Amino acid sequence: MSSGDAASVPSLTPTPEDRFSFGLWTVGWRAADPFGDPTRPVLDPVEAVHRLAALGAWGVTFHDDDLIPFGTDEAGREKVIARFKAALEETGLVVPMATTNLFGHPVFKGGALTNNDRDIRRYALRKVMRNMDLAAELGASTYVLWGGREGSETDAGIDVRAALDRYAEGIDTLAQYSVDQGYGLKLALEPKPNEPRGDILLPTIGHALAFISRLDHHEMVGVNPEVGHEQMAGLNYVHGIGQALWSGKLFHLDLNGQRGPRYDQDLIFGHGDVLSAFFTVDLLEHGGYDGPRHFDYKPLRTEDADGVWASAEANMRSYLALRERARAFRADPEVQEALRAARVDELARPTLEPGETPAALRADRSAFEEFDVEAAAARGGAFVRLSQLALEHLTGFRAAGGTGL
Ligand SMILES: [Mn+2]
Repeated sequence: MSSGDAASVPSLTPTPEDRFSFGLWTVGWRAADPFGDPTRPVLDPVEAVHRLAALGAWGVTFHDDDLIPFGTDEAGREKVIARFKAALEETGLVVPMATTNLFGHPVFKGGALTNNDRDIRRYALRKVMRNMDLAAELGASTYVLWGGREGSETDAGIDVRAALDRYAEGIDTLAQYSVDQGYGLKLALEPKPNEPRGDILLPTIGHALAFISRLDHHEMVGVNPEVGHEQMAGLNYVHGIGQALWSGKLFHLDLNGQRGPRYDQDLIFGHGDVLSAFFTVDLLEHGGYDGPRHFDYKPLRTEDADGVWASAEANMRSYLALRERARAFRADPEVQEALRAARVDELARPTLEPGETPAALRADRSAFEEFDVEAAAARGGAFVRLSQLALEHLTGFRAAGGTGL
């Protein structure tokens, strides 16, 4: 592509076919932080639906309390839901996912599904069920559980094994509820290492996957990994979602930006580790993920309403820009040649021959006794060229045809 050829410049205008979705709590964040008051007024969820639809989004998601303020009476609740439904019908926006606020009210300060207090655990389950009813009514297919308060500040106050027993009991109870009600809702657990608790249970994708494998209803429980949550723990998000895909458990995801291990920044997607964002999009687009591209970010506290909508649009434009760059990377003959030179394709070939037994490998002299270990050790990996080609595509200095600008 030449920079002067406008026709070949891909559009960064999102459409519903791109399947972009946003939490009500993202654009609706009033920007209170632990040190300061809100900088923005309350945003009506109905306005959020209209603005998101106008920007080209496909879906909207919510915690129960984002839509219906905690403590609203039944008549008020019905009114809010009716207005929200009308906005969805007017705009065509869908609700692919919903979740529960089990962290805001002081009753959950010691946890929800794993609170030491049994009556609080029972209340938490009822709060989730109530919003699962609404999620199913609105056509959602995924129900996310982020256990932000499931954890501790002191190891003296928590029996981790008992907490995991209760966590598993809670998730299995909710899965059974989805089955009994015929809701078809799959559950997706969202890992996070810390914040707001000092340490949170199921801190990473790996912990969550191991936990899920122990559930009675493991088949209907997956993960909802967030970019920033893995990066807060110094982990590689691309590897994490790669393992979730490999496990058949990437039910949903939260895209945003983060700059290394620090507090949860919830930056716009691509505004943190942009190389990781490039490889995230590359994996999602070429690795068989067909779920929503959901953004869980916070508009910067410095911004007014215009900045909020600019930031919502920025998430989608970042994704589309990276998607175009990832496609160009994959289509470049020089990249394909570099991938072969790095023997990336060879990893797809099983290490043993079809039907080869451990004993046959044990007897294969070419694999060990006659193997030229020094020659193999001397082979170069050829990863630098590949990595640089990725960077040159990411920065727009190479086109799909493989030529530099
Ligand atoms: Mn976050």
